[in-house]
Amino acid sequence: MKNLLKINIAFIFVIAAFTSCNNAKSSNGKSGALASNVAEKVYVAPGEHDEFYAFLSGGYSGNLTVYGLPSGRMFKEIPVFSQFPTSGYGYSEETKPMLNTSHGFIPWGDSHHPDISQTNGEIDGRFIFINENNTPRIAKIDLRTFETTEIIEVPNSAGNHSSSFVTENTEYVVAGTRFSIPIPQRDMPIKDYKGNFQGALSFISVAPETGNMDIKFQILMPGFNYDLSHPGRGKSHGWFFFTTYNTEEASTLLEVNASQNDKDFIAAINWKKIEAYVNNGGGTMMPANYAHNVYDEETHTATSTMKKEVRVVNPSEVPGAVYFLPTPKSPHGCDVDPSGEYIVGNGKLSANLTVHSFTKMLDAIENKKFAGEAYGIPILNFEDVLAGSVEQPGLGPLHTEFDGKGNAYTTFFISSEVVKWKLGTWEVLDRQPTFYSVGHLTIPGGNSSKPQGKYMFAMNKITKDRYLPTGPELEHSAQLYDISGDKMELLLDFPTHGEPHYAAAMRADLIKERSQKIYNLEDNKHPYAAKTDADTKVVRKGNEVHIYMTTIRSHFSPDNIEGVKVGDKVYFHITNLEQDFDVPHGFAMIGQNSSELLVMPGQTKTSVWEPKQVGVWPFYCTDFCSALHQEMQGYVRVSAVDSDTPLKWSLGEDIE
Ligand code: RUQ
Ligand code: CUA
Repeated sequence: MKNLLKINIAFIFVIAAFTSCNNAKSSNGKSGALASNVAEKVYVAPGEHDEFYAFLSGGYSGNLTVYGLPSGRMFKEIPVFSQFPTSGYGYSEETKPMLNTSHGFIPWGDSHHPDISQTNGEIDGRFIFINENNTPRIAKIDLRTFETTEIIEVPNSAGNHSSSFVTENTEYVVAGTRFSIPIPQRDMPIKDYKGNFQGALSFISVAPETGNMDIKFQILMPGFNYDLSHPGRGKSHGWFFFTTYNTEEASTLLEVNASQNDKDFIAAINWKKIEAYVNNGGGTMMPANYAHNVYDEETHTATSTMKKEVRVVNPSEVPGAVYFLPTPKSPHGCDVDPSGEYIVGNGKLSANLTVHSFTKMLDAIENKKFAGEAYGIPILNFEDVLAGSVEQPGLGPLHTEFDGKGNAYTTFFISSEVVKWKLGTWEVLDRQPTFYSVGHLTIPGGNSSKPQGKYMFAMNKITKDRYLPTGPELEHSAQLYDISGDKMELLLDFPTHGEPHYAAAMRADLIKERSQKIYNLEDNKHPYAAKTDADTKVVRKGNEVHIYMTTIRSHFSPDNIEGVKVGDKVYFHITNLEQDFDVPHGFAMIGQNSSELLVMPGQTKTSVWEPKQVGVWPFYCTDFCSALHQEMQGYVRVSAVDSDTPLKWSLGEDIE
């Protein structure tokens, strides 16, 4: 044990040496000096639009942020797994169910890897999916409205990290567990991990028309850590690849104990084969408890349903469906090139970058060239599946993307750089420093058969001196590179929000065309909607008071309400009657224990207020909607519990 610790400490010193020398080199701010025409390349004139959308995961913000490229301007933060007071997401009665789980209401999440839906291997801009790591969930965002419309919890999973990547026709969005756990969960000693814990890889089907998600099956794998994954495409469509680490199955001091094996594995899963098995009734329905939350665009309301079982499959039930490809040293990223032939395993502690060949893999399987097995799963020979390796490209490889022109780009965390290399010859073509310690990188369409390789951006873990200091906490920075030429050219730094792990990006046109401007008031099926001023009313049901309220420039209807009592639960159901693009109204009530609401044209949202004090209390519109926005206000008279003030409401006249 002592020796292990020593080795580990030595390794940390190596890392520290590299990190600090790199920072020293660049902290004078000059090593990022740029050619003079660079500004033009990122300049988007006022009123003009960016060429690309970029969707950056928010990491521990739980959300997804939307940027334009090449400008690096941030357009929106889409709330996904975290409550968002700016719009009322997760606070309004309609959206609270979106954050329901088997552990109850969870106000926060850790989002990592967004992926855009695909048709025939090309990104189609319909949906974007993103995973929640901590309380395993997968969310779907509709790119017509940029709203989170579905969240499904993933049972039997813990640290949902090798997620959420889609197959080439969005047949599945795939979610793999990082931590193995007892399945089903039970009370057992942690030291009995080895051989007893398991890792679930979940295949969540996506209905072709509606996009509705459903867990089709889970494969119960050995108790390794499943780190990242990518779909096969083209010739390898039908397969999915997952990197693993901790094939040692250690449960303590993993930084040492999970770095013992010379090689871990990439797990290759023939999901088509398992799908066929399941379609014929294969697998076992296992009791489970997980939430499926769906937002209905017509009622503007989410519902949460608890699901009670899930189909599980053991690899041994489907011979020939699962194989292990030995891959050096705790691989992190698992990336498949646009042709589907090459599978890159980014071994974090490996000197070389390993690339496997899909064709060779099939060959080795066919000829049964196995080096052994792990828990009954055949292990292929490293040499038999190796396409090639990039020799000593850098230190600490994490992720690889492709430009569609035969080149790959890999990030190196320790040596803090992006390295461009050639598929097939494995030669290094270029390297550019990142500032500092890059994690993921993104090329628009990078995870598809047709990357749109004009730009690449690196998402860095350490910011230090890149921006004006903002106290101890700095936003992470991203760096945009022009990759249209032979050499990568640094164009721009831009700040990000939360911790962007991965990002998905694509050309703007498809999304722009389909973007929705308003919600049709006629289609509003919210049970508490008031579609005209004539529908507005106030209804008491015991101690619940329901206010059917409308907004239009520049008043609330009603704007005076009396007869509310201390201890009541007051529901403001607010329908925005506007039918113009970009005219939301806000709603805020004094002393409210939640957030404001931002109600889009044609939409209905509900906020609950529980008045605790007698008085006349104002509410107002929070969004500057017209020249008379400051006039957009109203009062609620709150009387004592035992008062007999009658329930009355009005607009434009005094309450008699
Ligand atoms: S992981 S770099 Cu989710 Cu690589 Cu963040
Ligand atoms: Cu409505 Cu301000």
